[in-house]
Amino acid sequence: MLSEKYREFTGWTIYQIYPRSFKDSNGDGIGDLQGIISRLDYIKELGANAVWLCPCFKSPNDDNGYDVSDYCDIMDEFGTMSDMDELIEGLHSRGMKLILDLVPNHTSTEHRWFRESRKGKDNPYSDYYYWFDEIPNDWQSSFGGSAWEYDPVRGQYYLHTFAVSQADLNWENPAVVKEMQDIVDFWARKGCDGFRIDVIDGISKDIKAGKNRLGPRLHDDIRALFGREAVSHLFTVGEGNTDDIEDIVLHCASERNELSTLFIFDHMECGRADKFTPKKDSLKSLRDHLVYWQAETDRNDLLYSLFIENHDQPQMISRIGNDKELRYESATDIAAMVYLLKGVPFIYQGQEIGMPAARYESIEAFDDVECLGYYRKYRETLSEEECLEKINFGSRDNARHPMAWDGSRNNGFTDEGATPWLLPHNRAAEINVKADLASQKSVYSFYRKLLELRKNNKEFRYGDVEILSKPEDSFFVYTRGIGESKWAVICNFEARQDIELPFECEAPVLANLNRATAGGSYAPFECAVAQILEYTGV
Ligand code: TEU
Ligand code: CA
Repeated sequence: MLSEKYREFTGWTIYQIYPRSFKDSNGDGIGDLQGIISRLDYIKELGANAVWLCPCFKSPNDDNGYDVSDYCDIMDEFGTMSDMDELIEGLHSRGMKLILDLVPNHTSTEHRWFRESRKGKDNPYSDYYYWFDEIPNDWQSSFGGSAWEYDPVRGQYYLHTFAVSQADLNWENPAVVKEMQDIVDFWARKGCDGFRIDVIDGISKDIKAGKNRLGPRLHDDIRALFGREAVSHLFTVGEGNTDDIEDIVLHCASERNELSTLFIFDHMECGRADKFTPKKDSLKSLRDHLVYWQAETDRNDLLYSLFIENHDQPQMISRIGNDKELRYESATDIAAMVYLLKGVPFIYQGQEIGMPAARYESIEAFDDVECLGYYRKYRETLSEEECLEKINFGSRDNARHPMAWDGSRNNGFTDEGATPWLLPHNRAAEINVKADLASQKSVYSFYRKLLELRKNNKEFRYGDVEILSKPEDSFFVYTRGIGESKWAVICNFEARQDIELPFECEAPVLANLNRATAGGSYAPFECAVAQILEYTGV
C-alpha cells in the first residue's frame, strides 16, 4: 500500500520546462523566467499542478545550466532573483508547486569553489573536488574522451564525469555535504516544493574500487540532504542510473526517508539499439516495460515516475509511433497507455501538442555538447551523411528546439526579428500550440481531458492496476479500480482489429477518435477509457 505521503504525490502532475527553450520575454532569443510566468495559465489549463524547471542557476552554459557556477543565484539570461520570486508567487497563487533541478554531482569549473580549489593544496576549498597527481583509472567522460583533465594551475588532474568544465564534487569532504544542505535549505525557505536531483547515484564514489556511482556513502549523503526534518516533506525525484529493484528500494522506500521516487530509464531504449542507432519497435515494447515496472513498484510500495520524454531524449512518438500520418493518434494513444497507470505523471514541454523528433541537413544546426562529441567520434569512421543520420536520430537537441507557440516566423517563442538560440523545430510551422488548439484532433485537449479524469477519480491515482491483455496481444488493456469502482483503459497498437472485452462498460468518457462503445473494431492507435459496469468473463 502506498504510504499516505506517496499517495498525495500521485495527485501531482508535473510539467517539465527547459527554460532556455520555453518562452523568450525580451527578444534576445533565449527563453527566460518572465517568459515562463507569461505561460503559467497555459500549463494550469492543461491540468498540471507542478512545474519542474531544468537548472536556472548561474552558469556559463557549457551544458545549458547543468554546469552551475552559483546555486543560489539566477542565470543572467533567465532573469533575476526577483523574477524567480515572482514565478514562485505566480505558481503558488494558482495552487501549483515548483520543483527545481539540483545538480549536486558536479559544478562548473567557473564556480568559486573550483576557482579556489585549483589554486593549490592548502586552501579551504582544496578538497572540494577529486585531485590526483597521476590519472588513477581509465574512466571515460559521458560526453566523450577521458574523464580526467589536467589543470595547469594546480598541476594535478581532476575528475569530470561529464564535460571538461563540469568538475565532480568530492562528497567525502563533509564541507561539501554542508554546502549542499545549505543550498537545499536556501531554496526550501524560498518556497521551492521539491527537487529533481541530477545524477544522484553519482555523488558517492569509490575511486580505488573503480566505482564512479552507487558508492558506500550514497544513502547517508541522500539522507543528509533530504532526510532532515525541516525538508523531509519535499517531493524529490532522483535521476539515477539504475534499474535494479533492490537499489531502487534503497533509494525510495518510504521508511528510508531518502527520495520520493527515481526516474527509471529502461523504457527509453524503446525504438533504439543505442543512443544514436534506431531499432524497429512498436508500442508493445513500451507496454512490456510499463507492465514490468507497475508490478515491481506495486510489490515494493514504491512511487513510480510516469514519463516518456525529457530534455535528454528524442521524442517517443517518433521512435515507436507514426509521427507522420498518425501523429495525433500515436501521441494520444501513448498518453493513455502511460498516464492512467499508477504513479506520478511528468509531461515534457511540447509533448502535449505531440511534437515529434526534428531533422536537419547540416551539423551546424546542432548545439548539444553530447551530440557534438559523438559527431567528432563517428566522423573518424563514417561519412558525413551517415553521421548526420545518427546525430539527427539521437541528439538531445531534438527536445530542446524552441517551443512552437504558433506558425509565425520564430513561432511566437521570440520576436520575429530575433535569432533564437537554437533553430526552430523544422516542423514548427505545421505543429504548434495555436494549430493544435484549433484542430479537431488536438493532442493538448486530449491530455487536458485525461488529466482531468486523473484528478477527479482516485482510482486512476492510487487504485489497483490489473493488466488484462496478454503479453502476445497487439493491444493493451488494463483496469484501475478501488473496490467495486473500476475503469478500463483500452489502447490499440498499429493494426486495425476487433478488441473483445471481458466486461460491460459505460460509453467511453475519453477516446482519441470519438468512439461510442468500448468494445469492437479499433483503428490503428485508437484508444478509449470507460467505466466498467459488470464483468461478463472472457
Ligand atoms: O544527465 C545525466 C546522465 O546520466 C546522462 O548520461 C544522460 O543520460 C545523457 O545526457 C543522455 O543523453 C543529466 C542531465 O539530465 C543532462 O542534461 C546533463 O547533461 C547531465 O546530467 C550532466 O549534468
Ligand atoms: Ca530572453
